[in-house]
Amino acid sequence: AYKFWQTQPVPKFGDEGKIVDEGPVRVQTIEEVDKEPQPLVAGFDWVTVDLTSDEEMKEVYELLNGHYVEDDEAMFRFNYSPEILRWAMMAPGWHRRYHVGVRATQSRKLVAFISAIPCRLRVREKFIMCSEVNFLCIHKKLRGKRLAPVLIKEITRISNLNGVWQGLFTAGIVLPKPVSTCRYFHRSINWQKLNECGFSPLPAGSKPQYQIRKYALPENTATKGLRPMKEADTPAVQSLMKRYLSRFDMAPDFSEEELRHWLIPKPKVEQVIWSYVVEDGNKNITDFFSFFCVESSVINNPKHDVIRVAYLFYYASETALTEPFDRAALKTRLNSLINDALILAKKAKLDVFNALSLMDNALFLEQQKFGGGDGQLHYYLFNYKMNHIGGGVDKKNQL
Ligand code: YNC
Ligand code: MG
Repeated sequence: AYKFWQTQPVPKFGDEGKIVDEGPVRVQTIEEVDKEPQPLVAGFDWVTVDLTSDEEMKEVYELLNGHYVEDDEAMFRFNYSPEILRWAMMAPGWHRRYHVGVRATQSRKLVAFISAIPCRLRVREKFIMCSEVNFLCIHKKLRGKRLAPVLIKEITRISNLNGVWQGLFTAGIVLPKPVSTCRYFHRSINWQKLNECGFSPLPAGSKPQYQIRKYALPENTATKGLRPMKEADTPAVQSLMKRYLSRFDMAPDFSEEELRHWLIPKPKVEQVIWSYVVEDGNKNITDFFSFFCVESSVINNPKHDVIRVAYLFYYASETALTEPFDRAALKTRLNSLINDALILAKKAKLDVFNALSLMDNALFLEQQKFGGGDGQLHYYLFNYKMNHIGGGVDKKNQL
C-alpha cells in the first residue's frame, strides 16, 4: 500500500502516540533539485497554464467541471466557476509556474492539472513557507495510470527550485499521515431544493412542511453594528484575526494584502466571498465572519443543475479573547453571528451552508441546526513532521 507515498518525505503510520520534534523530514539544497521535469509517457506534454487568458481559464474550468471531486454516490461534483478559480489560484504571491497542466500532444486537449499558491503557515510556535497544493485533477479516461504521482513530483520540483520545501494540502482520502481530521457539517437553507436534489432526505416520521419550518430564518440580521467589510477595515480585521487564531495550533499567517484578497469582494465580477464586520460605538471592529460560495453540479437531476453551497471561511470575535476566558459568552456570541451569516447566505441565494469541525465551531453547530455529513477532510503537511492536532480543540481552553 502507498507505493508512491512511502517514497515521499512524509511521516509513516505506526508512530502514533510518540511525541516528535517538529520540523522538516528531509533537508535539501536547490542544487540537488532536478532542473527539468520528469518526462511524461509518449503522447502527452507538460504545459504551464496561463490563467490570465480567458481561454486557458476556460479549459481548466471545463476539466474540473467534468472530472474534479465527486461525493461517494456520484450525485454531486464541484463546479468551481472561473471567478472562484481566479480567487483561489491567483492570490498574492501566485505565479504561473505553479499552474501545471498536461496536454495530449496531438489534440492539445488539457487532460490533467495541479496548482499551488504560496502560504505562510504557523504550526504552533514555528512559521513555515509552504506550497498550498489544490485542484489536482486527471481526466476520467486517464485514471489509475500512476499519473498523479508524476504531477505531485512536478509541483514539488517547481516549489523546491523556488526555495519552498514544505507543502500543505487537504484531501478526502487517507494518506500517510493526517496532521488533523475534520468532519463536514451541513445546514440546510433551501431545504425543499436540497430534498429534490437528493441531498437532504426526508427524516422518517417527518413531513416536508416540518423540515421547511425547521430551517426557516428571520428576514433580517440581529447583531448591532453588523455591516459588510470594507477595504479600510483590513488592518483591524488582521489584528483581531491574528489574536483569535493564536488560540489554535495551526493557522495561516496572512499579510494585509492577502487578507484583502481573501476577504474583500472584487467589484464588477460574480461575487465569490462575503465578509462582514461588527463595529461598536467607538468604531472598533469587535467581530467578523466570512463565507464563500462554490457551486456543485447536480448529476442527473431532472429539476436542478446546481446547488449553491456556502462554506464558512474565517471568523473572529473579541469575546474569545477576554481574560478569563468566558466559554458561555463566546457560545452566545458565535450563535448570534452565525445565525446572521445564515440569513445573509439566504439573501445571497445560497442553498446550504457548510462548516467543518474546527476552530470554535463546536459551540454553534448543533444550535444552528447543522447536521454531520459523511465527508471527512484530512489535513496534510508535506516534508514536515509534527504532533497530531485534535479536531476543534482549543489548546488553552479545551472546548
Ligand atoms: C490525493 N487526492 O494514493 P499510493 S485534493 C494525494 N492526494 O498513491 P493514479 C493522491 N495523493 O497510494 P488517479 C490523491 N489521490 O500508491 C490519489 N493519490 O502511494 C495517490 N480525482 O495515482 C494515491 N482531486 O494516477 C496513489 O491515481 C496515487 O488516476 C495513484 O489520480 C488521482 O487537489 C486523482 O479528487 C485524485 O482527478 C488525480 O482520481 C484523480 O486516480 C482525480 O494512478 C477527482 O496517487 C479529483 C480529486 C484531488 C483533490 C487536492 C490536493 C492534492 C495534493 C497532492 C499532494 C501534494 C503534496 C505537496 C506537494 C508540494 C510539496 C512542496 C514543496
Ligand atoms: Mg493516472
